[in-house]
Amino acid sequence: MTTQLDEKLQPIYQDVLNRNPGEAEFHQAVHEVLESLGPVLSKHPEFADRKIIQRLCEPERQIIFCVPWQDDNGEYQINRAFRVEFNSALGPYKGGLRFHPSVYLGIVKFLGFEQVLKNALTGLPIGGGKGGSDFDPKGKSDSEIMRFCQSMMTELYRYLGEYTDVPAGDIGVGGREIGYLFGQYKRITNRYESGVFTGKGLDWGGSRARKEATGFGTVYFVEEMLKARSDSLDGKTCVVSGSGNVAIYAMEKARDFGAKIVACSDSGGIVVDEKGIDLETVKRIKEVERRRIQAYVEAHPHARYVEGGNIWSVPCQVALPCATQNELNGKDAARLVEQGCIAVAEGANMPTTTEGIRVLQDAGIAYGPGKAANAGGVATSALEMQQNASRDSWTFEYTEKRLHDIMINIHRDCFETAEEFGAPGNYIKGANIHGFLKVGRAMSDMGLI
Ligand code: NDP
Ligand code: 2IT
Repeated sequence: MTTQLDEKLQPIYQDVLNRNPGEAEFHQAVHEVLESLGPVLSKHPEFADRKIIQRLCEPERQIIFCVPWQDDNGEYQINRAFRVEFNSALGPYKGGLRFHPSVYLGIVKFLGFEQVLKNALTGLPIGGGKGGSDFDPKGKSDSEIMRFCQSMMTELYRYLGEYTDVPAGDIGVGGREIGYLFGQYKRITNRYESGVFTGKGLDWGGSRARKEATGFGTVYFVEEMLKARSDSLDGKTCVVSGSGNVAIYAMEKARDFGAKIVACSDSGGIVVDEKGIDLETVKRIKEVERRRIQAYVEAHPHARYVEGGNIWSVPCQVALPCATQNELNGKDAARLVEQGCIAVAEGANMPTTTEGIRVLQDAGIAYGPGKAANAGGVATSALEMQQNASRDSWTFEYTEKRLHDIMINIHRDCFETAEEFGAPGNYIKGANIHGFLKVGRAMSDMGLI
């Protein structure tokens, strides 16, 4: 279910559909942004004259290539990889790489499009891009991961550079993969160009607090949303989907703020622990042993594992979708509201369906869209780039404080912009309009390039 677009925006959206057939996730992301932009065009007709929205919907460059590699049995394997360099008005293309069998051009484009506006919201000088491959890391040996990363970089390196395009991690790409990718880039180019990648190891140019940043930032955003309603996370029950990088550190920070996490998940099923999820166990299972979340109940027999369970069936006051796109639909949203949920913030990118968003907003609960709520990850990537550029390394406390300030500012900008454009409390409108105005002004200033 979608709402009507402003009359001037309908032909733009139709054009996006015609030019990008079969890319449902990209259509969804564009539609959600265009729904916010009607009042902006009335206020700023110059953006229409300069076709800023049309230009924003068309990636500046799209690279699709083959990644051949050999598995441990000596068999040849072929995957497809992508890098979509979406928009560079505010800085070099910046955004993660995703390894997941579901990756195709439509997913990379939705992520790249969101990234442009998200990166603008950080207030830091970064444009937007995204990449990835349909490579499935599950069940692969460490050597297979290394060979795949090296083969991918053998093609990708020519498009990267600290002033050009700076990748990082996303689903299926963490510190291990960044290491193999950076190592191959360094070998091929014969340059120790730290600023070409973020999410690096702490011994070789990585930033403290980057690993934690997305999850921590999402929770800082929730705390700000609740503060605006004279409330806080303290004492709230919280459910987090996923148990990867974003989910783990969202759970950690929510716990620090006094919340009790009662459930998390992976693509196999959900774990419910009424005593509160034990994070050290989750970290061991996911970060060290790389096993399924089902293993949680071995260490905590009182907890429940439900194979294929729906995480949103677990009652909570605060819900943090931190797994993947379209994981929370209209029915889930209605159930959350019925069971007393007061806030949803997206650690993942576009985890709530269009219908789900409508249900949450109609119920008047605090809803923080991904491009605002999960911007702490890429913001801290930009802080990593700053440290690399000055050949410096900051403390955890200082870096985390910068992250916290950035999230407070993003919340304030979204909140105030929503009010200014007549939609108080609507963080989607606030985020879309604030991000769009920044990128739009920069594109306008630079002329037709
Ligand atoms: P990880 O690979 O570390 O973790 C992903 C988690 O989500 C895993 O628990 C995974 O389960 C689950 N998951 C992934 N795909 C699906 C699926 N199709 N169905 C059900 N569960 C799924 O990734 P991240 O934590 O880095 O990313 C999570 C989300 O956050 C993504 O939407 C990403 O785009 C977004 N994000 C990430 C940032 C970062 O800095 N890493 C920054 C901003 C946003 P399983 O292991 O079983 O597949
Ligand atoms: O979706 C995202 O913002 C990320 N995966 C992080 C991107 C980055 O460059 O740190």
